Amino acid sequence: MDKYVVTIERFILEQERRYPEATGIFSNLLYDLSLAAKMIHRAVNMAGLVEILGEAGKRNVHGEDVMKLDEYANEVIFNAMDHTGHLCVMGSEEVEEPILIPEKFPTGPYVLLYDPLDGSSNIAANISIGTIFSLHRRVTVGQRDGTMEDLLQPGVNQVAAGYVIYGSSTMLVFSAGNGVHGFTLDPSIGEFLLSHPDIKIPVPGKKIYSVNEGYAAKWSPGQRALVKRYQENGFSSRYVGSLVADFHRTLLYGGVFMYPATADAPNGKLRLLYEVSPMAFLCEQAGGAASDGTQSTLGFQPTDLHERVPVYMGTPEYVQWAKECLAEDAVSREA
Ligand code: P6P
Repeated sequence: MDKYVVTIERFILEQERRYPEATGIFSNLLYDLSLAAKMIHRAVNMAGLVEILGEAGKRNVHGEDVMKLDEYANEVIFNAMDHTGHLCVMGSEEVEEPILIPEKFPTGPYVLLYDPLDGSSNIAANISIGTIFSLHRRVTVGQRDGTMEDLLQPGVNQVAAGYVIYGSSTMLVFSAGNGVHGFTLDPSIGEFLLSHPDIKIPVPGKKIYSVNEGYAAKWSPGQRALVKRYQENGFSSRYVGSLVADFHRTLLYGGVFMYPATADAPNGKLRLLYEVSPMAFLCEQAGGAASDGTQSTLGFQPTDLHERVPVYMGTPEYVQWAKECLAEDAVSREA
């Protein structure tokens, strides 16, 4: 066996020894999530074989209903997590209402929010997509089931967050509040192995700005001024259109990822609870900054399970430029 093979399980156990307050529950939850990730990895990698496996929404040669990948991913995560006895309620991008734990299973002190397969519209083009998750402690007491109140917590309350990126390799990146760590799946042994310990956003990092410039005509003057400032300072533009891919590059290379407000979408597109909050948690754990253009998104008190928020994440200096440029919008609105 290779000398320094650290599996995700071994890493979490070592972390728990270092942080006695961490209970074994968290290691169980992360193990269950990593199992779901392996199953989604397999399905995503087979997605190109539509001819053989059949097309989503239709029956395949075996007479089985072929699920859309994001529906499949949602089912896989629910089935991996619903019986653990560690959760009291779940929230999914794919499900309008809170997901209660089936009566036949016990509930526990944690809350899981997740986007089972973000960017799934890109799968047909073989572009990297991902699963995003966010873990809170329940805040309600005295009843079996968790409630919307347990789900609608600010990002600062997260006990852990992470994502899985299904790309040239499948990586699980997470933080439990003690740094950000990346594990790469070795499909030959079916294990996530520690490959990126203690990830820090490089400073100054690469000069990359990442935004969908197709919406430029609908940006505020401040947003337009911000992109112009990046361009005048020698930045390159990179935009995949898959949050996990754009965020992962920003985490490892530096730069800034933006999904700003537009005239048509004043709150942007990305969801606060299971997209922005987990990514913002990771970003700040890695020494980066995450804001809605004015303040850290981790302090926002959600009022709806699927609410959206504009977001700027990455190298702190470059995120600060957003604050400076967008402040001009506020000034001109008041004028
Ligand atoms: P646009 C994918 O559909 C997604 O939800 C995120 O993964 C991605 O960052 C964003 O939408 C891309 O949106 O409007 O640029 O196509």
